[in-house]
Amino acid sequence: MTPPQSASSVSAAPGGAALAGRLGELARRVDAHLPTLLPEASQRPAPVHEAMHYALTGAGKRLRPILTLLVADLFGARSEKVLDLACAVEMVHACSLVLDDLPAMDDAALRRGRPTTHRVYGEAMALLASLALLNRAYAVVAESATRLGLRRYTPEDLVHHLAAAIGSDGLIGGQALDLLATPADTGLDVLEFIHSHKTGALFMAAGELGAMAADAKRRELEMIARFAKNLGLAFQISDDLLDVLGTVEQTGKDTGKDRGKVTFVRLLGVEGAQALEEELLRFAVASLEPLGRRAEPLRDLAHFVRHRSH
Ligand code: GRG
Repeated sequence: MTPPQSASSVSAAPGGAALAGRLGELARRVDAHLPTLLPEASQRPAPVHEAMHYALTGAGKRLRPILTLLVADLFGARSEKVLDLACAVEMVHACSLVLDDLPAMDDAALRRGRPTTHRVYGEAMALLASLALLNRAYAVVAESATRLGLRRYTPEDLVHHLAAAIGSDGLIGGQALDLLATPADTGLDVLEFIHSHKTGALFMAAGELGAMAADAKRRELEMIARFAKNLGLAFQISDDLLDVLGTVEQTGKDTGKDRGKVTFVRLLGVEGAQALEEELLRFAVASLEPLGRRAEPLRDLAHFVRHRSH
């Protein structure tokens, strides 16, 4: 099977070549840095460490750490410490994918163009590796926030922000409601609630951590949060659309997995879901207006989501 494209290979979208360059460069920085933040795969207990590397370094798009890096850059922070922070966000994402793929959840066979972590390492090791990634993410955030020595935010602020995004009021809560949702009791408002938690919360945290890492003002932080929240929800809608319209080769995961589930496409149809995605991306981009041309890379990211094929 053809491996899924990485962010560096997107070119189908109008203006995609320029976008591919910038996103691709950041994705490669993240890719190179991720394994350096983990214990060696051969270190005891090797199955856990191998599974951590496997889950973290598969061919993902790295959109969440890219968002952290772009936001930090926008407010003037570009150091290695910010890259650590961005990679911690990707660790949380990888943790959530491993859990999401487990038989007790989506029971997925394929992720990022290859067998899911539990299919390779078994459920017990996958579960432990995923928790170890989450644990490592918190440690990396605490360490990098301390080393950043920020004026407006304490390391605790950054750790709390991430913890809140993941908790029962964030990803975990959204995932729980998603698993419990039935077509009979799930309208558009409930579905929006589910996905602004399950998916949107980590996009928000990614953007906010980037802003905090650059000591951005509270007002700027709120602006970024609004952008990232709408971007995240739009991204989820594009994920629902790809489940119906995309191929296994494009997405690197089983398509049609959402059949029987409540999704934006099920509630609104393909065209309705596309229209809502566009509207959310318009909201996202509108919240950047006060930042002027400086926010162009974030507009490019919204453009990528709009036109993504993987
Ligand atoms: C404890 C972190 C944690 C989570 C527990 C399992 C769970 C709660 C939440 C699941 C969250 C989840 C997997 C949401 C789906 C979001 C989504 C659209 C994922 C696909 O993201 P892409 O396309 O994937 O960015 P790549 O492979 O490119 O990184």
